[in-house]
Amino acid sequence: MSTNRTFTMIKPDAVANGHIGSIINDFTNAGFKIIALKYTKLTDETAGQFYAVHAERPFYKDLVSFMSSGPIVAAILEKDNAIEDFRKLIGATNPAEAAEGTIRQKYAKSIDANAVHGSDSDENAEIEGNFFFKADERF
Ligand code: IDP
Ligand code: MG
Repeated sequence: MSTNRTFTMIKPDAVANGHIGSIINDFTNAGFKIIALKYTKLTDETAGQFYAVHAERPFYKDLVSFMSSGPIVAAILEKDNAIEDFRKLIGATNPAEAAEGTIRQKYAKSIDANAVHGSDSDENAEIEGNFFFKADERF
């Protein structure tokens, strides 16, 4: 079963490089509606919890310290076929392999600092959205 929502973060690199506006514009132009939106900052602890699924991967510690290194923008987005269409919009994890015109190809410089997060399943979109947003923060 597929639902129509995904969760995203504009990561610290893209925020620091001034790309918040352009990236939100790309979301909107691709047909995603904003359901929830927040400018915030993760701590080492909350970034560690968010990425707990990657705890065994060699890059986990670097990922957690990068994701807590500066402010981020978190959002829940809505569109038909949201998970798959959003992964297509952001491009491959490694920006060097991301297709022309994708957000990571345009705004990311490396595999670790890759501009945006996108949920990989309906189940994770739900979990990740709940991590940042209460029911009365969604419209
Ligand atoms: P995804 O963000 O495209 O879903 P995942 O495999 O879920 O990619 O990895 C989560 C995040 O961990 C990536 O977005 C990236 O920031 C980081 N990451 C993934 N693979 C590597 C790696 O090989 N080296 C360093 N960081 C990585
Ligand atoms: Mg992932």
